[in-house]
Amino acid sequence: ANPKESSVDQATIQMLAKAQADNVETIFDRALTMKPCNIGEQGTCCKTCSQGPCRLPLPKKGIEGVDTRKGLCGATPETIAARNFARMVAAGAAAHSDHGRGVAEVFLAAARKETEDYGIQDVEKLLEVAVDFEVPTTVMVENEAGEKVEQERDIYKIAEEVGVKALGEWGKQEGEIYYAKRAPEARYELWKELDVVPRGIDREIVEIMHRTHMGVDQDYHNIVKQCSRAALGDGWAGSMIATDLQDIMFGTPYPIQGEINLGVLKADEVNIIVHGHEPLLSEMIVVASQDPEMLAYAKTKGAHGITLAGMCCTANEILVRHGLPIAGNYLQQELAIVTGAVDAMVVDVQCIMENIANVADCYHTKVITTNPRAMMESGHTVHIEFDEHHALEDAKRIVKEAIDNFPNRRAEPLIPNVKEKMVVGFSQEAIKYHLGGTFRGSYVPLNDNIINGRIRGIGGVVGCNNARTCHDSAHLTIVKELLKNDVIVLTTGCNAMACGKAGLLTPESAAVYCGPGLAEVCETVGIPPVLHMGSCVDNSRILMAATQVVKAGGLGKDISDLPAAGSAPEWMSEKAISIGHYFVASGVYTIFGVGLPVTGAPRLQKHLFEELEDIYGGMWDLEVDPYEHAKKMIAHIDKKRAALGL
Ligand code: BF8
Ligand code: SF4
Repeated sequence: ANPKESSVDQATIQMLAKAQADNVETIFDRALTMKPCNIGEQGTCCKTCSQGPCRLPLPKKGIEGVDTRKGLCGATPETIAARNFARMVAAGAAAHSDHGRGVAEVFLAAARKETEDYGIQDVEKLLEVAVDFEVPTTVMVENEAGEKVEQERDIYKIAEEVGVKALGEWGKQEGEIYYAKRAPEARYELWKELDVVPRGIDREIVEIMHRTHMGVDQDYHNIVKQCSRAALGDGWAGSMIATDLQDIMFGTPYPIQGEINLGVLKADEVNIIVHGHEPLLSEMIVVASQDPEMLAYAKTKGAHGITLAGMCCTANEILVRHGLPIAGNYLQQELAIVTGAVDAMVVDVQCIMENIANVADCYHTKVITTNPRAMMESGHTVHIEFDEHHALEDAKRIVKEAIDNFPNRRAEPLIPNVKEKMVVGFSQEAIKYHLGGTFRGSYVPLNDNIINGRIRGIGGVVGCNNARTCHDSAHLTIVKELLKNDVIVLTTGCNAMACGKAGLLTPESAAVYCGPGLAEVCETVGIPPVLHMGSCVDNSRILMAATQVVKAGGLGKDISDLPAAGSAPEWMSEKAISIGHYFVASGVYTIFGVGLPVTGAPRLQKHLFEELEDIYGGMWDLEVDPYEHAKKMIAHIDKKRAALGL
């Protein structure tokens, strides 16, 4: 692979060149030698039963007349592509929600004081969440004078009841998830009318798997409807509960400074990278790596200290809460090891490339797996299982393993001298506080700036990197185009990291990249024009921010009325499809780059791209060219402004 064509990020370009000089193969090389299957890419390869795979290529010149393509059983391209799409939603929702389940379990253990390592940090948020779960926060008691007075309940009692109800959301069979009512009333009523309010998180995922089994649901409209129910169960329950309970246990993010890119690694220190998604693990490694005993131990091995940096969404989690540095986003995971400076890469679940074990074999890096759900075959990795009942102890073992590996470095590390400063940690609570003025947090001032036109609209730009496109390039072009047109950007996941590396997460960048209106707002308030809201489960924060904007008034009654648009320019994971679909079902115009596996099924594509707008007010779209992509978002924002009479 040509490093300069593979990425726009200087650290990545340098390390890719080093990988080639060191004879180490990376994903960038394989992306050139292995091309995707064009039928699979269009979504029309069915391997649902063993009579297939049935492959339905589009006729070369497009479809004239009736589309007669079908699989052995008669499945149309629409059925096949809808089933494949639905299974991506199921897998994505499962990944986020299983993460959330783990958080809920630990939360309950913490509430019951079964573990000393986790506790309650954000009481205010606990009390808010308790209201949503219909857990009373006060009791009536009789005072000495025999009068009934209201008294606050013990917070651990409240937490226990919240934990039980939260965990119950996974196995619920009937009724509705509690958080559905958090949405604007009009949205909740619409979901009820359409019969897509999730009953329970797991149930909707299982139902997708059933309905997409051979010979079950054969109406793509109906399959897409179940996608909505399962995806909403992700966005408004699995992911949202993960975010909330993490905030209660580890603290709700507020603006904090951080640093990003491979230049955060230090040649003379023990470098540990935590890579993956679950803060249950990384939070403990943060504590362990700062332990004076560990530091002293590192010094006995000749190191000057311990640097802990994150990669992928776990990085976002520890960044937004502690300001700890980020080594890079998804496509940089192999390249971090190529520096020769990483003494341990600690992984849990999701977005971990199998190839990091092969790259680690070429250097001294120890890959440490920690989660029983995610093991690696290679004999060169170490497994240290992480258990919440002795979390800190496990974390210390992991840190010690890294320190012990420090003397094994094979050559002088080569760390690119590339890093950027950034301001991050814009939870919906923080946005409210910062934009709301001195006395009382509120979204009204934000709405006022949208109404008076200083801010044209809101863009949510999120999602992965994808080795099929130039690393970070589309992310940055789209975000910059939006800023130029006075669209404020909310970001999470690997897009947030791309923006951080490019210097877009600083208040100073407003003057450089924004149109005059947005620049003025950002400069007055002192915020960056791109607000980093966290990891991918924290896309739930974007749903809540949108809800708060609706509730602040003046911009319609529903999320679908807002001058807003969502985008995932370089998506690759199934989680992105689940996220995309819950945004659509929540009323947001959502556009993806790279490609969508529905293009081989024209009627399904029309349903997703056009007909869903009449049903949900939000719909899917696809645009590979980043400039056109941004234009389409802005056009949608303008359409909504016009509808509001702005
Ligand atoms: O959950 S953005 S590549 S790291 S899937 Fe993965 Fe995609 Fe990055 Fe986080 Ni999200
Ligand atoms: Fe082919 Fe139908 Fe089986 Fe799919 S379910 S592999 S289309 S026979």
